[in-house]
Amino acid sequence: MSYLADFDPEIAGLIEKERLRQVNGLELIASENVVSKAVLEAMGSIMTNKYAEGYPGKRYYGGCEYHDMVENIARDRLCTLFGAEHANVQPHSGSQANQAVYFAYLGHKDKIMSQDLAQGGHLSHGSPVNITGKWYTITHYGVDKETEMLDYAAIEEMARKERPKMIVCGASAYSREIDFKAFQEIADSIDAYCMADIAHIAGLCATGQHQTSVGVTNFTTTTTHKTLRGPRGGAIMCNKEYAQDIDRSVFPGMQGGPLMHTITAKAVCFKEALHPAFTDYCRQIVKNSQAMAATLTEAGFDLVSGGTDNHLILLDLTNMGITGLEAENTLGNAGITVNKNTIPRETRSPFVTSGLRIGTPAVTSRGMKEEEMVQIGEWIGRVLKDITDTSTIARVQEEVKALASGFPLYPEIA
Ligand code: DSN
Repeated sequence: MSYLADFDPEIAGLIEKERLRQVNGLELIASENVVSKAVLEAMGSIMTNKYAEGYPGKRYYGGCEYHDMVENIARDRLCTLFGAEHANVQPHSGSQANQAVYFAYLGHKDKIMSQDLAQGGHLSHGSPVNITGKWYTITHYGVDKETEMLDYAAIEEMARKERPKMIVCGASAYSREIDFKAFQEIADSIDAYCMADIAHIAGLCATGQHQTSVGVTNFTTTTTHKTLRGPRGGAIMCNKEYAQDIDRSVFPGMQGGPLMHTITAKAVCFKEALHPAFTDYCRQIVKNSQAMAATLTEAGFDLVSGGTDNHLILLDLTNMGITGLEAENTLGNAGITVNKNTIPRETRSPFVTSGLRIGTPAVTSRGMKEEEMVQIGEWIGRVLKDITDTSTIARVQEEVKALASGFPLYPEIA
C-alpha cells in the first residue's frame, strides 16, 4: 500500500483503520467472508485496465487474448466445481445475475413466485422497492407459522393457484436446508421455470454440505463473495440449452464491459474452492454454526426454526425484550459485527427489526472452530442480557480483541 499511502494518505489511513477493525473484531455477518492474498492480488491487478465487451473469442475490443484465457479458465473451473454444463462469470453482482435470468425468460409483468424478503428472501427476488418488484408481477411464499421452515405442500398449492412463469428459490436469512428438487418439480408441474439463488450457500453446495441446485433447477445464480470466499461478484450456471439466452441477457442485455480484474479473481477463487481443504472449510462452517446455535439456545435465545443446517442462525429477540437494531449496535460496541434482520411474523420496520442474523463463514476462514464459537456465543449472551451494562460491553470488547487478533485475517489454502 506504499504508493497509496504516498499519494492519498487520507484514503490509505481509512483502509488501515478498516484493516484493524477486521483484524481485531469478529465478523459474523452471514453474507461476508475474508479473501486470500491470492484473490486480493488478482483483484488489485492490471487486469482492471482492459475493456473486454463480449465473450472469449468474440470481443468488441482488440488486445483481449489473455483476458479470453482468464475468462475461459474461470468458466471452466466454475463448471468443474459445480458439475455445471455452462457458466457465465460476468455478472457484476448476484442481483445482476438474477436480473439477467429474469430478463432472458420473462416479459414485463410476467409473474415470479419467490420467498418473501421479510421471511428470509432477497431484495432482488421481487421486493416492491426493487426494480424486480416494479417490473414483474410478484407473489411471495413464506415459511410455515409453526415450524418456521418452508412448507413444500403449501408452496405447491400456491404455485397451482398463482401460475407464475418462474419460481425463485434461495434465501438470505433462512437457516434450513432448501429442497431444490422439490422446487423444480413444483415448477415443472405448472410449466414454469425454476431459478435457485444459492448466493449464501454456494460454498456449501459446491462441497456437498448442502444439496446442490446445479443440474436440478433450470438456472442457478450465485455471488462469489459469500461462502465461496472470492471477490465481490456474481455468476450464473445452467444447462447448455439455456446458455445462449443467458449469455445474451448478461451482455449486451444487462451489462457492458465485464470487470476483468474481478473475473480474474473469480478464477483464483474457483481454484481455491476446488482444493480439498475448501471442503474441510465448508464442513467446519456448518459445525461452527451448529456449535454457536447450541450455545445461544442454552443462553436462552429463541432461534427461528429452532436451529440451523447451514452457515447462519436467525435469532428472534422478542423474548429478550430488545430490537435487532439495539442488538446490532450493542454487539458492534463489543467488536462483534452482526446485522439486524426481520423474522417471520415481523412487527417492526426493517430498520429496527425483532431479529438478528449471525453467520460463521468469516470466522471459520480465520481458523476458528467449535471452541471459539462457544466462547463467542457466551459473549453474545452476556452482552445482550443487559445492553445498558457498559462495563460488560467494554470487558467483552477487550476479550474479543484478544481472541480475534490471534487468528490470521487471510485464509490460506494448503
Ligand atoms: N444483502 C446480502 C445479505 O446480506 O444477505 C445478500 O445480497
